[in-house]
Formats: sequence, C-alpha cells, structure tokens
Amino acid sequence: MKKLIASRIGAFYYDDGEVSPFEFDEKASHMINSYPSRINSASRIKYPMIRKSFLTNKDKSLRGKDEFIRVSWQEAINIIHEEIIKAKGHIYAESYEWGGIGQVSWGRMCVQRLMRVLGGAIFEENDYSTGAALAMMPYVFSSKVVYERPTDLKAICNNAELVLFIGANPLVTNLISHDVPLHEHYKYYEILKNKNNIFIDVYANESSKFLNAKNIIINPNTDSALLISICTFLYENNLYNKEFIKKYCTGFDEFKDYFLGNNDGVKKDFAWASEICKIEQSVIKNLALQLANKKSILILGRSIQRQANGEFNYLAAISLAAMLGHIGKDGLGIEFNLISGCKGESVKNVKKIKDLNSIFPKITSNDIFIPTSRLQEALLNPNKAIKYKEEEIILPDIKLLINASSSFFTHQPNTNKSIKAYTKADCIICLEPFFTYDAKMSDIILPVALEGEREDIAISSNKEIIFALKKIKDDFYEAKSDFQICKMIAKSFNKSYEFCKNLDELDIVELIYDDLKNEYKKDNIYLPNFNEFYEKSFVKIPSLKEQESYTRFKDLKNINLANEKISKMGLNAYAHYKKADEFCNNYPYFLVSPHSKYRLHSQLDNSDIAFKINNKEPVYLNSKLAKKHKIKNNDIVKIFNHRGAVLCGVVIDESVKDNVLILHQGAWFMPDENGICQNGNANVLTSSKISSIISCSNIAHTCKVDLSLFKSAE
Ligand SMILES: Nc1nc2c(c(=O)[nH]1)N[C@H]1C(S)=C(S)[C@@H](COP(=O)(O)OP(=O)(O)OC[C@H]3O[C@@H](n4cnc5c(=O)[nH]c(N)nc54)[C@H](O)[C@@H]3O)O[C@H]1N2
Ligand SMILES: Nc1nc2c(c(=O)[nH]1)N[C@H]1C(S)=C(S)[C@@H](COP(=O)(O)OP(=O)(O)OC[C@H]3O[C@@H](n4cnc5c(=O)[nH]c(N)nc54)[C@H](O)[C@@H]3O)O[C@H]1N2
Ligand SMILES: [Mo]
Repeated sequence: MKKLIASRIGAFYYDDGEVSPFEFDEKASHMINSYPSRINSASRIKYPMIRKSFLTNKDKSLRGKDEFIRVSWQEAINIIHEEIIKAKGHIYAESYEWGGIGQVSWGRMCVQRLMRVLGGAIFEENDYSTGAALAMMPYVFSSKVVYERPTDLKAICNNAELVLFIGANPLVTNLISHDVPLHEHYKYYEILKNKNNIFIDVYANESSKFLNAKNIIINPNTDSALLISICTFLYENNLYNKEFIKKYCTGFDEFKDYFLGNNDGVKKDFAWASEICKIEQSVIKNLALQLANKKSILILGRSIQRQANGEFNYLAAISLAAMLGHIGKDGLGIEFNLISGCKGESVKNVKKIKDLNSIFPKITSNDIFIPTSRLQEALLNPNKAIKYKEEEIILPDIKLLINASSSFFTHQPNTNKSIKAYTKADCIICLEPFFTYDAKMSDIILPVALEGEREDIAISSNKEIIFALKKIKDDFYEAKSDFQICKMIAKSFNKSYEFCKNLDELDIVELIYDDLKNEYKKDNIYLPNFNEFYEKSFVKIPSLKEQESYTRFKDLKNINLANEKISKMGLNAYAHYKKADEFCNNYPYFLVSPHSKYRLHSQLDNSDIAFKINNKEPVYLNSKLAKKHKIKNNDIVKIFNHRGAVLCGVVIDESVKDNVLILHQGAWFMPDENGICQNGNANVLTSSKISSIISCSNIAHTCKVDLSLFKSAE
C-alpha cells in the first residue's frame, strides 16, 4: 500500500520500492526518486560503533583510518556520558544542519536541546547560507532583513516589468526546502516567462534557461563593480530617484564621492566596470537604461555574499535599488529571500507550528557563540583572539564535538585543514545514517533512522499542509531517531524530564498538532482531531487559501549606505567594490561551487539519482578552456591548488565564463592514499578565510585553481 513520506526534498508516496508524487505538490522534484536507493544504500550505518583505538586507549592518531567496533547502545551511551562529563564547558554542538526534518526529531534541534539541558555548549552565530548578509544588514537596515517575509512571486508577477536575477538560480535552489516544499512557485515562473528577465551569473544557469532569459555572464566576484557603475551612470544622467534617496538614505554623499572618484581619482564608470567584470560596456549600458526605464526588482541569490567581502556585494545591490527608488513599491525593489522555501504567494493568517523546543518550557543555559564557519579555526587556535564586528572575541577551547544532521567535510571550505583541525578534538560523536567522511573521522558513530523509519510532524514550506511522518517500514538494523538517541543521553544524566517531559515522539507529535489545532480554532478554522490526521497522514488547513500578494519594506525607515561603524572597523564603508583576487593565490581559473540540482548539499550523492561523469562529480567549463588544455567531454581532469586536488568528469558548456570552472558543492569526500579526492569534493579547493570581520563568514565562492588532464575518456 502507498505510504506518504515528507522530507526536505518533497512529499511523496512510497510503495514497495516505487515512488510516486504527492497530489498537492505542484511540480514534484526528480529528487524524490532517490529514496529507494538511499534507504537501502550499502553506505548505511547499521549499529552503534566505536573507533578501535579510541575504545582501547583513546588514541586520536588513527582517526579516519581506524576500524570500527560494534557496541551495544548501552555501551555507546555509557561512553558518551563519561566523555560529556569530561569535556564540560568545551563541547561544540552546533550540528550544522540539513540532515533530516521534523518538529520533534530534527537532529540539529535535538542535539542543541540536549546540550542546553545539560548546561550549555558552543554554538555558531548566523549561518553558512547568508552569514555575510545577516551580519551586514543591521548596519544597513535596522534588522537582519534577509529571512524576513519576502516580496512574493505573485506581487512580482503583478507589477514588475524587469526582473534582474543576480547570482541566483531559484528553480534549482527551490527544489528543496527546510520545511516540505510544494513547489508552488512554478506557476509564477511560467508567468514570468512573459516578462523581461535578465540573469547576471557566471554561466547560463537552469533558471535562466527555463525563463528563456537574457544572460550577462560575469567575471566571478565582481558583481558590485557592475552595479556601482550603473549607479554612476544613473547619477550622471540624472536618472535616479532623488526623492527616495533624500527621504530614506543616509551615507549617499559618501557613496557618491566614491563612485565619482572624488577621493581616489578613479571614476567607477562603465569603462572601469567593463575591465573588472569582463563585460562589454554596451551590455552594461543597456542594462542601466533598462533599469532606469522599467519597473524593476533585483532578486539576489546568496552566492554573491558567500565571497570575499560578500557583505559589500549585497550593499552595492541595495545602493542601486535605492537609486532606482522602487523599494517598498508593490512587487518591485529588491528581494533576498526567494532562494529557497518556494514563496510563490503569502498565505494569510498562518499560525506558527511549535517544535521540540517551543512546546516545552524554555531552557536557559551558558552558551558560547563563535561566528559561523569558525569551528576549524577554533579547533586549531583555541583561546586565540579574533576580530569580529566591533569587538574582539576569544575562540573557545573545544574538546568534544557532537554532530547530528551535519556534514562538516563537505560543507566547510578547505577540507584538508578540516582534517588537521579534527585531530585536535579529544572526542567526536556523530549521529549519521551513512558512512560519510564525517562518520569515518569520528570516534563514536550512532546509526540514525531516516524518514519513513521514525515518527514526527512536519509542515509544508507554504504552511498549508501538516504532515504526519510515520514509520512505514521496519527498523533499519539498530538505527534510532535523533530524538530517541538524545533522550537516551539525557536519561543517562537523569535529565529526560527536562529534555522531553519523559514523553515519546508520538506523544509530542500529538501535543504539537493539538496546539496548532487550538490556535486555528481561535480564528474559527477547524482541523480534524489527531487520530483522523494521523490516519490520513496529512491535513490541508482549510480557509487559508485566500492568498494575498505581499511586498516588503512598506514601512521602510532608513537605508544606511555607508555606516560609520563599518569604517571604524577599518573597512572602507562606502567603497562597495572590493577586489577578491587578493584573497586568492595566483591560479588561472575561478572555481565556483554552486548548489546541485541532483543533491541537497552532500545528501543523495550516494543515491542512484547522483549525476556523475566517469564516476566523478562533473565539472562544467567552456570549449575555449577545453581546447587550451586539450580536453573533451567525459575526460577526467585533476583540479588543484595549494590546498589539495580533486578528480572530476568534464562537461563542456559553452555558456560558462572562460575563466571559470563550475563544480557543485557536496560531492562526498573520498581521498585516495595521496589525499586526492576521487569524487570531486569542491571544498578540498576552497579557502577557509573570512569574508570580512563584519561577519567572519565563509567565502566558498572566492577560489582559484588550475587544472590538467588526468585521464582521457575512452
Ligand atoms: N537543489 C538544491 N537546492 C538548494 C540547496 C541544495 O544543496 N540543492 N541548498 C539550499 C541552501 S542551504 C542554500 S543557502 C541555497 C543557496 O542558494 P544560492 O547561494 O543562491 O545558490 P548557489 O547555487 O550557490 O548560487 C546561485 C547562482 O550564483 C551563481 N554565482 C556564483 N558566483 C557568482 C558570482 O560571482 N556572480 C554572479 N552573478 N553569480 C555567481 C552560480 O553560478 C549560481 O547559478 O540553496 C538552497 N537550495
Ligand atoms: N563550496 C561550497 N561549500 C558550501 C556551500 C557552497 O555554496 N559552496 N554552501 C554552504 C551552505 S549554504 C550550507 S547550508 C552548507 C550545508 O551543509 P550541511 O547542512 O552540513 O549539508 P548536508 O550535506 O545536507 O549535511 C547533512 C548531513 O546529515 C546527514 N543526515 C541525513 N538525515 C539525517 C538525520 O535524519 N539525522 C542525522 N543526524 N543526520 C542526517 C546526511 O547524511 C549528511 O551527512 O554547505 C555550505 N558549504
Ligand atoms: Mo545554506
């Protein structure tokens, strides 16, 4: 019989090896087809296991090379208990972040709650996705802005004449979502096909192709130069909205002095940008004129802020949008939050669903926060003072790592540095369904149940459908849910009451459902009782359907284009373009590592939907570069720099900028005996430097490499 499964790659039915789409998914993703091969993957972890030399004498030197010994759950919990006591005050528990789903048993949430119940731990502030932007926005607007309710696609379709996508590939990045995606955005992208769409990217990405859009193919890491040169043009030709600038913007005069070159003698005009961006001046001018004459919205992806000085790329785009003066007008201006979560239309009167944390009383604990993506740095340099925003912080001394839902070796830039960093920890505990490199580098591995093997409750990303996640198949060997594992650890400290009032998953699922049901009842919206919901596996919340379109920044107060506090940090706040080359060693090509349509980060790389060329992750490059290196489609190439090397399979794509290699992030790290990754994990090559001290965030998209032919295709 068909059973419903809800996940971050979508909801779908599963019946004895067969997958079929969920009826309310408006365009089910191909990713759901990964499920059968994934649940039965040979790489799954079956039992709790402990690294042999850790078990015998706590030796760290064989981490990553050692064999694992099967232990009972009780033995594993006993050892974890002792290690937690030993490392108190030095435990890192961020568990960043995309494995699993659910309001009760999402690994990241469970581990964080467990550690807070036990007194606190070390966590990270902001995130890998938009770390630079999240830290920058309070200096520009009055709040973090990025994840606030977005101007939705419905409003854009109704109002915009020109949609400018900057480093954004929303039809790929909306395949997945934190909550269950229903892909309601497609119908709006169908409407957008009739508009004027322009993509600024390093290649003609999938979304651009879908919209049949115009492409401006840019030299990576130079978007702010392009955007600033348009500001100069608008200013000099009196084509900008003076009233908007006067009413809402501070710092414009300083910014103007910068783009006119009043202080440094360099006018930031089309000639200047053309040289930096490697785009013809006429193309930039044409874009500038269109922006000046059409009602537009700038849709920003996140890639351009996951770069050296990425904070300023967002600022440059905001400055341009401010000069265009559409911010706050229906469906126009600028938007940062259409990259995942679908967000076709805003649904009225949504009540917030609770989770394991919010359904129980809040726990206060002594937590320490480091900036996002600084774990490696903290492990290698405990007690080091680093500059962060306007202050100095001391990196904590980490002795124990506990990870659930996290793939550090594919998500953190500079994998070989990560390997060195991991040798510093005394103990590493990993809750994982699969034998990833993270699992291999751990001391204690605990097998985790996947969707379909545990009970939970989840909501769709548009908040219209509540899903019951059910156990629809037998236990996978000894795998348990993250919730069950964390509850067992809490219990070993006599803290399971604080963790979950001693309740089981299904009891908490019922509490969460009933809480939501009661909230809706206050608005005369009636949900079925829990048993009926659970029996059916999902419920569509009635009467929410009156969908409105929404535009943000209606209550805009101020945009600060050159915040003094940033200048006080030693960074030039009004110089919105900053060279990225200085961050890179002298290799000929930029490596860009976007998010793959075949994966959720590293997840699904071990499924049969993974797209490989000669068993390697594909690298996309254009024929000019291929000719230069005498390589052809399907050849295996080595991509390298001073940080390491990876092997990839060649795909020639004419649209890729001629100094760029595109290698999607997330291929599992599989080093040979010389440390060369046989599977093409992009982060072997990327730099772990910080974007700037404003955020100390990662710069995965600022990376240079070289390549050579490794093996010709037959
Ligand atoms: N299928 C799928 N969807 C996902 C994810 C996934 O792993 N798989 N991950 C999710 C998560 S957590 C996040 S944070 C988002 C990420 O969302 P984003 O950060 O927006 O996605 P990216 O794929 O990194 O980059 C988007 C586009 O920017 C382009 N780009 C890269 N460098 C530059 C540049 O210098 N200039 C310009 N103009 N363009 C550039 C890339 O070629 C790509 O087409 O995606 C989410 N959605
Ligand atoms: N080069 C480069 N690097 C990047 C980026 C980039 O654009 N380029 N993007 C960055 C961004 S935006 C992000 S968000 C990060 C993503 O980084 P992560 O969130 O670490 O990525 P995932 O690969 O999704 O890791 C999830 C892990 O959880 C495991 N898992 C699956 N289900 C469960 C479960 O139910 N329980 C538990 N305990 N584990 C489970 C999976 O097997 C996997 O190992 O990557 C970042 N890294
Ligand atoms: Mo992300």
